Amino acid sequence: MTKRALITGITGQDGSYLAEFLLEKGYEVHGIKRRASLFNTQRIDHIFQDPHESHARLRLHYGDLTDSSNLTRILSEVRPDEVYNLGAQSHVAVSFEAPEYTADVDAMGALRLLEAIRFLGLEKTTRFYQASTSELYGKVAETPQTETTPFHPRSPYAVAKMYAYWITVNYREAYGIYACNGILFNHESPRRGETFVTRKITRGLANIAQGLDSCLYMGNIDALRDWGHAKDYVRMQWMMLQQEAPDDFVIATGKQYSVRQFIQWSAGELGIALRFEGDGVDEIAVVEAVSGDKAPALRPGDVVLRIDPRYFRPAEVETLLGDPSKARAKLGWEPEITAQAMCAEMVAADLEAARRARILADHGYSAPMSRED
Ligand code: NDP
Ligand code: GDR
Repeated sequence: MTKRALITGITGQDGSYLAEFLLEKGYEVHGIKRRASLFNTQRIDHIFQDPHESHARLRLHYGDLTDSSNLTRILSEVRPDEVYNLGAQSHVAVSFEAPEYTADVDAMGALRLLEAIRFLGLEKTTRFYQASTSELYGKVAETPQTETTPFHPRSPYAVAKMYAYWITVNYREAYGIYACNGILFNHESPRRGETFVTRKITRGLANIAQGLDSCLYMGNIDALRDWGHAKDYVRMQWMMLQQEAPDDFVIATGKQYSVRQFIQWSAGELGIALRFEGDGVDEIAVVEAVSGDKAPALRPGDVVLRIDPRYFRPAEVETLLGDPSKARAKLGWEPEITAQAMCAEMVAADLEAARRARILADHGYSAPMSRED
């Protein structure tokens, strides 16, 4: 029997890798996408299957996590074996600007799905994965963080995700639903949204190297994170739903680096030697030397990075470091891609895009570059 999965957030970073992974495993994959005024399926266009073909195994449904009747209808039509709730307003800084919306999508969205499962009598047949997050630990009570470390969320996003975490546990305990939380630490890839810190750095520096931009404005570059690769992490999301009994797992690499280190790695990939000068909001990064042919627009002495307090958060999560021992012991999971290798992959992809944009610009075809931050 072909297994059926339903993915909320299929158009996002993780959703796209998970859809690929499940299609390769032979699943019929259903995804919920939001109606937008522009196409929003770029991350999954390469796996598109024509719905007119009767054998299509990838199907998209219009929907939204704020709309329970829509979610209930889709669940009743698809009757999935597995639901992966990856949809979210996932940007921590944005959650301070839109706290109520973030709660509606990230907290209530999880409840709406679980209630739909219960309402439709799918408790014994549909397994549920909740995209929980290391942001739950916030102001950390111990290092490294494990499944038993107390939570202290530090943003409207994290507080909303805390509700989703507990409602998932509650529906497991109250109704016997096979429901799991993956407490995932930061994971990135060339498909990472452009405004998260890693991608902002790799894309920003690649554009500067090619003369498409001049300076990168950053917030707290001393923040410490445990960064993994999204490909490794979606494999784990599936593994969690294949166990005999549902459980919650920390997914992390167990290694920690600063944003500053990630900037240095990215610059290094472009042949740029950087020197940080100054302190606090006056800190800058200056080009010391350039080697190779990846950064033709730069000269020693150029300032390529400045601090902009606009990117400081009202409450910051300074440090996160996960301990994935439980996932390793119970599921045999090991991350395969290191943070530095992932950085190299992201820079290579962004450099290729920047070089293409440079060629177009040089021939008078430059399109306006999106610089949303
Ligand atoms: P992205 O921001 O890349 O993707 C989020 C997805 O959710 C997109 O498909 C987006 O649609 C969709 N979405 C947003 N709002 C709604 C809504 N109201 N209704 C339905 N769908 C919606 O996130 P990631 O792929 O990086 O993360 C996946 C999940 O994992 C998220 O829940 C995130 O909070 C969580 N997480 C992520 C971590 C990470 O480091 N990446 C770590 C821990 C947890 P659209 O494309 O239209 O915007
Ligand atoms: P995070 O990721 O908040 O950890 O949430 P993000 O990449 O946005 O920030 C990481 C750290 O970098 C600091 N920082 C900046 N961040 C951004 N976005 N832009 C900047 O200019 C900047 N300068 C410094 C931040 O202050 C922070 O400390 C991500 C999301 O994917 C969540 O959905 C997920 O739950 C967590 O990871 C785990």
